[in-house]
Amino acid sequence: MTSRLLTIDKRKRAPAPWWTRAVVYQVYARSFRDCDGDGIGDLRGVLRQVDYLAELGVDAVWLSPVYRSPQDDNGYDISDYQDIDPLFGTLGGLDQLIAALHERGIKLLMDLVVNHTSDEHPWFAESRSSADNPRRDWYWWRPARAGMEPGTPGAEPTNWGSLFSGPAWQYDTATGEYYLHLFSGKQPDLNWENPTVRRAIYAMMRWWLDRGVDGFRMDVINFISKDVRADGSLPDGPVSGLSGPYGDPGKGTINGPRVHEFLQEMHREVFAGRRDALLLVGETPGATVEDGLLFSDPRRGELDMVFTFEHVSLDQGPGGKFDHTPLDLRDLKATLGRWQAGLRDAGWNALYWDNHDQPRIVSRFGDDGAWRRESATMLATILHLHRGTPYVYQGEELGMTNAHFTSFDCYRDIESLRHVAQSRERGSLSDDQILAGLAAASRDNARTPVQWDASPNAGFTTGTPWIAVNPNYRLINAEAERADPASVFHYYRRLIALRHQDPVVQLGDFTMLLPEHPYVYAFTRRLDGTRLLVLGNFSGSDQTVGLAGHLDSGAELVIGNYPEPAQPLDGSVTVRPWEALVLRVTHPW
Ligand code: TEU
Repeated sequence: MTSRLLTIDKRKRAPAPWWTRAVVYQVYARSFRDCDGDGIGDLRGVLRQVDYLAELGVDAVWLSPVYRSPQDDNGYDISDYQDIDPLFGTLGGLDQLIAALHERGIKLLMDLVVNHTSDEHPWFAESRSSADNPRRDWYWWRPARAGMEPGTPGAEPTNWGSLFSGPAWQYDTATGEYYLHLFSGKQPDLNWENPTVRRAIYAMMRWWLDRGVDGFRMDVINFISKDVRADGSLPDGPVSGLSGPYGDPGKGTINGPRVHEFLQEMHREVFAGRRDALLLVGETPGATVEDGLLFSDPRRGELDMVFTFEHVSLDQGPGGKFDHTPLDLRDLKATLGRWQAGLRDAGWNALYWDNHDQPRIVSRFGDDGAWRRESATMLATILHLHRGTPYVYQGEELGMTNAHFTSFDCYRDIESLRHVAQSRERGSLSDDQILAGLAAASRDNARTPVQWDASPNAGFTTGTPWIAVNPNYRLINAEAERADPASVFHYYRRLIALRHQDPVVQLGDFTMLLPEHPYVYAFTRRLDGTRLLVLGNFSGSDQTVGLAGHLDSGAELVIGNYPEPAQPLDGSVTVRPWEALVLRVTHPW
């Protein structure tokens, strides 16, 4: 008890970092807004919308990769870290965007993809050119498995499967060896064991900070250390049947033995002395709460916060990502509650429902039909009232829905297309089953163009969009929502303003209530003598919950998504379909 009080006291004394009061907005430029009519969003399109972002009230923008890239994985395959792809614009255009955002008090975070490069990066071109090239060791080159004929099935150096289907090793005839690619064959993994590689990456990062960017979102940053043995070999992974004949690369590649050492070195080399105003957020699939704490404890000098994947994996069946199964709300509460508790005294949570890899939350955990507005705003309330920094993915603030594509030719995403090819090859699923899996989980659900207005192509482009616009744009679009005070957009504005203003939202302790209730998400946040009670109904019917002791009379409404909020009565409250409610109770504890 004593040590707990001391921790709280310390937290009060030290000024909390700016990002405890902040909300970050993710821009996936390709789908944001197109200004040159080629059907692909661009930097001028982002520049055109800076006042929209200021109106929403966000504090920082995370820009998905706009670097030079062959676009095999929509820019997560970078061939030049220090230039902009002509698809999106120019370096000068990025400078203009940074200046326009800064004028409005909005920071810009670049996406940092340094687990791998494109195979068209000059580093890789050199590396693959000969076995004795000085850059050979910049990537993971390995000979065929002992006793096997190079290039034949099963001869790969380890049994690892790629996250995008098929083997994680590509045979290269030029030198008769294989290179490692945890993602596509056009995304070779960099060898972080080599200090020259690390120095080159740190120099590139300093160059961006000198240019005026305010931090980085670090792509799969916990994949950078591989579990390499002294003799240079890498371990096979367990075969589960999920990935066909391939083994799970996780144990040998995720949260590897040197990951914390590398991040601490990066901090010293890149951020030391200028870190306070920056934001460093790591994407860490497969990280546990314990890992999350190590990455984000400020005393360790690594990252400010990490994106966990546990809560976005709860609706996956035994068949993996495309084997969709309905969410059990109790699992979501247990998972998010565990992260809140684990990072209570040190570390910090990055809070998100949506990003460019995830299906849209209103279609996933809400009801994108009759209760779209209510469920989108309820989900937003629950997320934004947790302790951590909320991230809003473009279109989430409009309550944009999944794509609801019904044919294979609508899909563009490499992960989805590879999954289709692999499933058909194995013949284990019918086309209808494959389509159902994609409809629920494909990354393309998040990648349909942002719906700006009711004009053709939702005002996204005057050309032909690279991926179909969701036909519901005539009803769901920014222009209509900005004009409607009861819209999802205006509700997000209120939630963002609330985080800016309310110290309890920023720093209050988190306590989960009703962990076993199957439909109601309930928790409190508490700071000094003030407590917030947060309730969300994850169902389309009324739910009555008893909360004696938490529903003192005199509770004041902070925010709610029904015009007339539910009224507590005798220690209980009935919340209506998808209703969200935040009450403030001030008490002299
Ligand atoms: O994603 C990493 C990742 O592991 C997954 O979220 C991935 O998107 C996939 O859905 C796994 O099933 C990051 C980026 O966010 C993603 O867009 C890139 O494709 C990937 O890394 C490679 O850079």
